[in-house]
Amino acid sequence: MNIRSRFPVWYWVLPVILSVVLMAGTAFADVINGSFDDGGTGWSTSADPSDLLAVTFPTVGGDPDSYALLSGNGGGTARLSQSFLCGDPGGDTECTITFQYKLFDLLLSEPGTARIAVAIDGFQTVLVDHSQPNWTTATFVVPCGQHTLEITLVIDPGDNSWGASIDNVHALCAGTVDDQARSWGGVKGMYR
Ligand SMILES: [Ca+2]
Repeated sequence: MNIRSRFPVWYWVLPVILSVVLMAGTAFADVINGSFDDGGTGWSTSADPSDLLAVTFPTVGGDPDSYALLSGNGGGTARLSQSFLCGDPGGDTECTITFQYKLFDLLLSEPGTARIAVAIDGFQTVLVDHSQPNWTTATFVVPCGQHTLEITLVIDPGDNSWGASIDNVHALCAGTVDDQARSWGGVKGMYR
């Protein structure tokens, strides 16, 4: 028997539907404990010389409640710093870093001098070099990504007793980078 049977073969290719859910959300990581509600958690501190200057975290007197107090009774520096991720690096985005500060003379009988210096990734600028007793907001705009913020009270030598209060530190990535923010040449230019 010569049976010639042709069995058409149908290849049913079943469509495979791949549902790919991309978790492509922007990283909105913020500064850790920028309200200082958890004291010094997330922050690094230094004081030089340590017998004259200090960084403490009082629970009353901030805006509101807890805050960071950099203070000293003589020449030296007291520093508060944190490294954080402000969104994903690259792209047309900008990271806005803000915080509130005060700078006040604790020994008004002595006309000493002090200032608050701010450094972002090592680029330093003087934020304020005179008494600023009311809460004031500082704003810096840099490209998104990893950054290190350093806030330093610098007291000049002499009978100088100064304090700097810091509260509500935030870093948020959003928006579009303008030409000014792309330039690393001038941190001063980024201060608004
Ligand atoms: Ca607070």
